[in-house]
Amino acid sequence: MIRLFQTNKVRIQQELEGDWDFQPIGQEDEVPLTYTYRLPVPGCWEMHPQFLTYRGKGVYRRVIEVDSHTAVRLCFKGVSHTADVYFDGKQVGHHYNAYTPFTAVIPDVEPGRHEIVIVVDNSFHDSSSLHLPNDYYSYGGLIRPVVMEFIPDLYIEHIHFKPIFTDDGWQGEIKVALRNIGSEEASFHLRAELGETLVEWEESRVPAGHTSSFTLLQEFPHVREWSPSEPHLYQLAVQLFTEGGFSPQDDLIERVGFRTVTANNGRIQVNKQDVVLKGFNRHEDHPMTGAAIPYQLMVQDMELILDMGANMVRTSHYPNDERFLDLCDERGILVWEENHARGLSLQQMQHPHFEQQCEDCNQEMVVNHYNHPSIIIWAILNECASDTAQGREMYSRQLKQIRALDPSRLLSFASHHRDKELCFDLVDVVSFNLYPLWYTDEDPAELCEQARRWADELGGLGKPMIMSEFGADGYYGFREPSGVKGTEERQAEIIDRNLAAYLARPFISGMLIWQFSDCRVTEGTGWLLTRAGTQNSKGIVDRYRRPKLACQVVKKHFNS
Ligand code: ADA
Repeated sequence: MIRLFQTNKVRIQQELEGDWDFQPIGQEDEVPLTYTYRLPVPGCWEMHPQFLTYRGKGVYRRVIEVDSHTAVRLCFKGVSHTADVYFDGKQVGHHYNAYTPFTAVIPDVEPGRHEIVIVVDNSFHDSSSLHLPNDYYSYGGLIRPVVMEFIPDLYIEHIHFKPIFTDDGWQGEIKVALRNIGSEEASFHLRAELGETLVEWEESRVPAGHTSSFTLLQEFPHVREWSPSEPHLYQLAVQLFTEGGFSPQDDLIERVGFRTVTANNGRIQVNKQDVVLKGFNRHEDHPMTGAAIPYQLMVQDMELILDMGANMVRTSHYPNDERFLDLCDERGILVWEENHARGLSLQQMQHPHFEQQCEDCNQEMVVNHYNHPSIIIWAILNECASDTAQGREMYSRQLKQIRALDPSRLLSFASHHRDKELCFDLVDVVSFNLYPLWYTDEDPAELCEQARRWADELGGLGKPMIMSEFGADGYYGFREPSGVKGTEERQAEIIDRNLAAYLARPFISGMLIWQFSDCRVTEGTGWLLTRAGTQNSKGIVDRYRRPKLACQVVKKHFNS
């Protein structure tokens, strides 16, 4: 399953799911001659008994059939974490970062059988600035769907839809990016359909070898708003006709919603109504599937999240699978989506590839997830060096990059620097990761009042504030009347006191529990050794989604 809706009716698409040939090659560079294993795609190799903790390169291979001369576009929704893509032995793509999609286009493919080979690497190699030993697990493999598409020389690369509310009602900005991989300039016209509205663009041209965007502003008088309680969605179908043609050569269907997001009077508004964000930080992790969570288990997470009364998920600490974002759109769950980075020191941010790898991740996150009405906040660089002058420059550059790509959403980052924070003036929403009663003995009520004062003094005056992380370890099944740290009882009590404090304070616009479910972490040394069982155990449900005592506490507060 690629998405929760059909994205094409004209363009032929085939999901390359199922078994692929697989061979581990350690740190070798040679593509293997023989393949010993078969692994499912999507999937993580850690689910195979031979590769439970394998870190290195693994090669996936699959043969595909093409009926007639065409161009092929391969879409990889997520490869963890470095991919080199070969088509009939020739390299056609390279990508770093497990959590963002990328494509490889192969023009002029002849009819017949062709071989796709992907060299995947999940080792913490020198060129990797974001995938490091960390408080989550960098799995190996083709962890999200792979799709093969047959495209004409001029094709639709993406569509961006921006809802705009005016005194006269709803409008929408439709921007279509077209790519011409042919050797001649191409003339075309476009037609878009949304609900009862049909719009056409003037005939235009894209030069050979170029990607060009075509934008149109359209009124949508009779549409229904998207909101958390009534998440109305519309299909936006765009068709491409080449000069003089009556049947479409290509198409792309997106799913969009009409809603606004603002930050005024120290609060966050969706459709001009103040919202209090109540939810979870969630890692894409499951003991049976690793990061390759299948749809049924995504739905299970969603049902648990809704059952506890939450209205927001933070995609800590990386962009999520599009199918989960589709589910959030459908169920009315608001999303804080963030780029991929957790807890990097200034020295780690000075890695020669850090800025480029972040820029790529930001670009791929925003461009690919632009149309999800559920996403209301873009965020960057969880707990990195925003307390230093050089760190601030990098935060500033990345926030500007995202703002330029999408000025319609709020920006934030989660800080643990307390009174040393230097970047609150750069964002729309100030967010604190603080762990009162767990890492410190502070009282949550006093600490959040103090955090508000820090925010006000450090550039966040008048801005909405979110408690973006708080929580406590709770080892599933460890129950004891003593309620010592690590028991389910103590975790429940800590969550109870945090939520009671935050819900009672109108200056707090959101609270996101660390975390939804326990997650696997990298086996390591140093502070990672404090992660008993090689997992972060602050989940409200355990890795198998079995509820801990804290579950009832969350339910009580979020539904109050
Ligand atoms: C941090 C971090 C999380 C997690 C958490 C914890 O705030 O952002 O990824 O590591 O602490 O459990 O300590």
